[in-house]
Order: sequence, then structure tokens, then C-alpha cells
Amino acid sequence: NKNYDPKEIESKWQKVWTDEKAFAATDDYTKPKYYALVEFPYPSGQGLHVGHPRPYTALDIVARKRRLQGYNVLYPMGWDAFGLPTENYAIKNHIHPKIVTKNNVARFKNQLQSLGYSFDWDREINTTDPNYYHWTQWIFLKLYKAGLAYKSEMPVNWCTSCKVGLANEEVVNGVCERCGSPVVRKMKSQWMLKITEYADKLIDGLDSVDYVEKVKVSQRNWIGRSNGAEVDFAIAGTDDKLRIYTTRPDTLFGVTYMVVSPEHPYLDKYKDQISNWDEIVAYREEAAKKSDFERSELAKDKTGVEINGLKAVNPVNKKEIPIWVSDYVLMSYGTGAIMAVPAHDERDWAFAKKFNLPIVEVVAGGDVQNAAFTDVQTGTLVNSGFLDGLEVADAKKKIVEYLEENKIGTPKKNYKLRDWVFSRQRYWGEPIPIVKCEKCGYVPLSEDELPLELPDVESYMPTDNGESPLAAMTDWVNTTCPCCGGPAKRETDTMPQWAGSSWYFLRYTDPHNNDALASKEAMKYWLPVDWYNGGMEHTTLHLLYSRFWHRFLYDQGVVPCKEPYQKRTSHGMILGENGEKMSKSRGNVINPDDIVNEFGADTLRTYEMFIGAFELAASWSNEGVKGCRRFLERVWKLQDMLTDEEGFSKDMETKMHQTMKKVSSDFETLKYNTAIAAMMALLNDFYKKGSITKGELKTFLILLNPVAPHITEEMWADCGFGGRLYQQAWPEYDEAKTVENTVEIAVQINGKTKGTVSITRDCDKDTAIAAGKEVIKDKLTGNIIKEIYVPGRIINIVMK
Ligand code: ANZ
Ligand code: ZN
Repeated sequence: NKNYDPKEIESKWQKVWTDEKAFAATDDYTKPKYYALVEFPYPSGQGLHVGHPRPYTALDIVARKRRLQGYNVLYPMGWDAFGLPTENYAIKNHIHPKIVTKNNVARFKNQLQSLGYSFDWDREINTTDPNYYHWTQWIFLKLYKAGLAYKSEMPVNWCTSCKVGLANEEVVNGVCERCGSPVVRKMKSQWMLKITEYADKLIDGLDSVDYVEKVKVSQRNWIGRSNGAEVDFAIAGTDDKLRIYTTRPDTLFGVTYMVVSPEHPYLDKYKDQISNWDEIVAYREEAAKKSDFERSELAKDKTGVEINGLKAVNPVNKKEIPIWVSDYVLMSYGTGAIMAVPAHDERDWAFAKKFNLPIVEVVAGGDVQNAAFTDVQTGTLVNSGFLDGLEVADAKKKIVEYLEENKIGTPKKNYKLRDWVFSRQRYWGEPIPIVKCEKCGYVPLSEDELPLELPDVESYMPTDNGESPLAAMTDWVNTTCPCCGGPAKRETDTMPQWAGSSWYFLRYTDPHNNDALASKEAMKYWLPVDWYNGGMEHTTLHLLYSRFWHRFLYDQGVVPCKEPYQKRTSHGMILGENGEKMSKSRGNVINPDDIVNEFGADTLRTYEMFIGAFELAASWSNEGVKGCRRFLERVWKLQDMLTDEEGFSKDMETKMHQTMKKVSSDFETLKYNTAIAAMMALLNDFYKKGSITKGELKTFLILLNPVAPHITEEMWADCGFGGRLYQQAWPEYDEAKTVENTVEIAVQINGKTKGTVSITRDCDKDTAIAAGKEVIKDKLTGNIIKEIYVPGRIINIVMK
């Protein structure tokens, strides 16, 4: 027989599959459908990374299995191609970003095709294609008309190196997520999307979907809904009130001071009354230099200044308390002012210790002079007047009623989520379809003016003053107002990288539609996405944004379901052999092309699925790659042991059904590694036996096909099994046959075990007793008075 030559067979089958449109999703909406999705890549200049094939292979397995199960499967691929790295590369090398993108896409596509993925390439999309971003702009106009897109002068996170404003989600530990440079705050007029209006829907929607728990938890925390109350504290000697937000109104009797944020408007308002004004101003200037992130760090040394000349009055006990300014209170959350309860809040406690402020215990159970007691589940109120003796939960209810009755407070929900900064001062993004007219203000383009195409510019350099390179294109910028026909200017900021990916899964259902983002029928049939796999790092970015757009489009009657993705899973990273992240500087980068060239795509696919538990990070191992190649070599040689028998041989039957069952279920539950291990074990059994029936080989090839599609398709053809493997049916196992038919049971005399015997599970009494007696015949010396057989358990001979 010929040798295993992946180079030859892989390109051969890739061509056959393409020519036969083997993996095209059909528009036959009467068939059961399955929509499997992986996050489409950003086509960077580096080409495919070995991290990419891990999720792509995993869902390729699911997609291929579903096709064999008779589903009409949509498994699409495309390019998320707008963005900074392309623009930065274009600037450096003086090549138009369009050309850079085209080249990168071509390379990525080649690489993906060489891996034999069953993507439906007829549905390929590219976010930089005007026919695509036409609809990105269309959705923006919808948002604008619904009042969910607005322009606002606000401090933005400004990356000092990329020279671009960033969304909160893009700032990680105070630095730019992309380049690691420090992020400073800068005032800029920005387009904003009111994602906050969808906070409740985005949290509540999580109850109806099947996402891995850590994704749900992290979205809930990011949205950060908290239930509390706003309470008014009188400012002594005035009619004015200082309003605070608290999640612990039950601790009101424990308030020993108040804190306002350095940006709080009352500072300026009471300026003349404040005797240490200079000190306050100096403190405010220092605070302006810090990010919200630095300011809210728990461990940070607390700083602050007491406001001399202003006092607050606690509404429940009428005590006068001091008001401080401190940067640990943020103007962007709640009301920008707090009631401080040092006994039961950690930051207040640290602050009180530092400035020698009183600590008054109001919930029993801790040692509040030594640490804040923050438990909210247990604990009884003390030192709290009419709340004394109540449990925390009851005290909360009672105090809120009291506050409402006396008009000093109201229940209030708050969210950590902020509106989404939706403009970027860069070239390579979707133009925002809005003009600014001197008379009419902001005016949206009409829908038939879409797409508003990105014009060619001379230079893509961002400017230090924060203007997009488009601003220099006066011919493009100066236009007429769609409303009054007067002079107007186009918006020159572009949309952020996250725009195109916020709805791309809709476009795949009907990618060539010129009249709508997708037809209603196509969306009704294909949505929601049945299984979406993507990186954990996108949980509070892309995943949240796309759920927001989708829910908005649902409210607008555009899409048929509330949630876009029924199921969401996440893969772990692939690290270098040394267990560290792969990077050029560490010199541990593995290029998937090299692996494909040396070992074949099937080996790479098998290896990446075998490398370890799918959800955990795993280190690369060249030995592991070789091991997978050896496994496939041994699979190849099964042809040499093929017999003429059609079904399963008697002694392999149980093992076959067990493996069918295990592989079927492991493919559904992210346990690709143990599925492969089970197939390896089965292979060993064939080798031990030295033969394999046709029925066994067919089943084995179908089970392995989703992981290693080329070798299995080739063997199917070589063995003359008929048709293509990809057109076969997934094997159904028989539950009854997964259990071993022989059992070993104990043979006893008078209840004491004397030996064991192997019999079939359904063995009759006479046969069983005879076989049992045979084993212990030397010991059968007395008179047998009774013979007991409990099938599957024991044989007991009672003697005198
Ligand atoms: C009194 C209190 C007592 C508080 C106690 C907590 C524990 P979450 O759950 O994150 O919503 N807070 C309110 N506004 C703030 C701001 N602008 N900057 C910094 N901190 C602020 O947190 C709400 C709690 O954070 C509020 O409840 C308030 O402190 C503080 F035993 O009020 B609490
Ligand atoms: Zn106008």
C-alpha cells in the first residue's frame, strides 16, 4: 500500500470539497439548521497564529459532526479588517491600508484553507467592504434616530502612543490594551452610544442563554448593577442638601463623616465659605492627574483634605459630621459623594484610621477597631436606634421605608457600566454618516446616501491635536446639509474597531443582500447562533457590544430573537514550549505553516485538539505533534489489516459502541482531548487483534473525520466504501451494547467466597451454577442443600 503523504492528499481533498461545494449552507429552510460560529480574525500582518486553529478546529468538529447528523449547517468565516495595526503598518510602510488589508486577507485565507476547515467560503465577509459597512452605518443611523447615539464633550481615555481615544473596556490596568502605553484623560467631543440604557436587558438576558458561567459572571460584574438608596444629608446652616448613593442604608447610624469627590460641584458653590480653599484647589489638581482606576484601588494609600467651614447633618440622628474631599470617591459614579461608614466599609476604614476619624460599630459580629466588618449575610444591628436588633436584610427594608416616608431618600439602582465611546480619531474605520450644519446642528444622512465611502487620503498620520486624518480632506469634509441645503461639514471621526463585529453574525445569514442587512426569512431560519466560541478577552468588549446591538435591533423589529447567541464557550491560550506566552521577543513563536508543511494539517488539527482541556491554557510540545503524526500513520495502516466482514466482530462490539458513545458526547462538551484518547485506545485494540472489519473501519473513519478530515476521506475512497465520507451519516450507538456482556462473579460456599467465574450477563441459572461448581469442585465435599444464583452478582452453594 502507498505511504501516508499528507501533502498530496490534503490539497487534493481541499480542492474536491471546494469544487463540490461540500460545506455550503443551503437555503432549504425546511431542513433542521445548525449555526456554528467562531470569532472572525483580525487579519494582521503576522499571519495566522497557532492560537487561531484551536477554536476553529473545535467548532469545525461540531460543524462536521452536525452535517453528518443531517443538519443544514452554517459555519462561516470573514475578516474584521478595520483597525489600528493595519493603519499603523500603512503609515510606516507608505502603503494604502486597503492594500495592506487585501494582502493580509489573502494570506490568512490561504492559511485557513490549508487547514481544511469546512467554512462556507461563499459567505465570506469583510467589514471594510462598502457593501458591508453600508449596514454598519445603517445601524448607526437607527441608533441615532432612537436617541441612542449622541455627541458629548467628555474626558476620554487618550492613548499617548496610538493618539486615539479608547473605550473604558480598552483600558487595562491604566494602560492601552493594544500598545501598553499610559492612558491620560483628555477632553474631546465624542460620539457616544447609550449602552447604559440596555444595562438591565443585558443582565437579564443572560438568564435565557447557555454561556459558560465565568462569562456570565464577568458580564454581570462589568455591568455592575447594585441596589441601594440615595439619601439627602442637610448641609448645616443652609437649606441645601448633599445627596449620596449607598448600598448600605442600614448602616446610616454608623456614618461618622462624609466624602465628596474632588470634582464635586459643591466645592465651587461653597468656595467663599471654605476657609482652606487653597488646600482644596491644590488637592483637586493632584487628583486630576490620576485615572479612575488608580483612584479606586483598594490597596492605595488614602489621601484627602477636610473641608473647613462646611458640616453635614446625619438625617437619622441629627449629628453634625465633617465633610472631606478625597479622590477615592469618583464623580462618575452614583452622586459623586458618599456617607462614610468606617466600621463596615474597607476604604472608609482605611481612611478613618489614617485621619483619626471615629469608627462606630452598627452591625455586630466583627472587631471594627481592627478591621472593617463587611459581611452582609449575617449580623444584627446595634447602636442604631429603631433598627437595633434587626438583621441586615430587614434593617435595609425598614430604613428605606423610613427614608421614603420622611422624604430624605429613595431606593436607587446603580450601574458600573458607562456609555460606549464610539468615535476614533483615525482613518481606517467606517465613516460616521452624520454632517454638522451651521443651522440645523447634527443631521444624519438619508439611508439612500449609504454607504458613505471612506475617501482616499494623502496621509494617514493621526494628529497631535486629536483630529482624524480625514479632517484635512476639505473636499470631502465640506458638503451640503441634507436638511436645509446649506453648508455643512462631515463628521471626520470614524467608528471604533468594534463596530463591524457587533452585527457580523447577522450578515452571514444572507451576505449578498443589497436591500437589507439580511432578509427576514434568512434571519428567522438561522438565528440565533447555536454555538459561538471565542476568547475570554472579548467578554466585556465584543460579546457585550454585539449583544447590545442585537437587542436594540430586536426592539426595532429588525431581528427575530432577543439574544444573538444561544451558547457561548471559550478556549484557553496556546503557550510556548516554556509555558510562556508566544512572542517574537521570547523567540518561542510556532508558525502553523511550518507544522502543516512538515506534518500535515490533520496532524496540526489533531494535536491542537489533543493538547489539553479545551478551556485551559496549554503549552506547545513538538514531541506531542510527532505523537499525533504517529497516531495518524497507524490509522493509515489499518487498511493493511482490513477483512471482508461487514459488521462489527463479536469481540469488538462493546468497545465499538463505547467509543461511539464517548466520542459523540465528548465532541459536544469540549472534551476533544478525551475523545481523541478514546480513538487512540480503540486503534490499539485493532492492532492487538491484528485485523479490522469493514464495518469497524467505516465507523472509525467517520468518528475521526471531524478531527482529521483529509486522511479519513482519502482512506474512505481507497477502501472503496462508496460515495464521499462527508456525505455519510454519523454512527448511532446502541446503549445496551455499550455494557460489557460478560461479568465476573463470586462463587461462594455458605456465604464465603471461594473463587470467581466469568459468565455472560444474561446467563441462565443452570449454566451459571454448573460453571460455578466447576471452579470450586475440589471444595464441594459435603451435602448440597441449596443452590443460589443472583444474576450479575453471586453464586452461593449451601452445604451441610
Ligand atoms: C455606605 C456604605 C457602608 C457603603 C458600607 C458600603 C459599605 P457598589 O456596590 O460598587 O455600587 N460609593 C458610592 N458612590 C461612590 C463613588 N462615587 N465613589 C466611590 N465610592 C462610592 O458600591 C456602592 C458603595 O460604594 C456605596 O455604599 C458607597 O459606600 C460607595 F458598610 O455607602 B457605601
Ligand atoms: Zn442644515
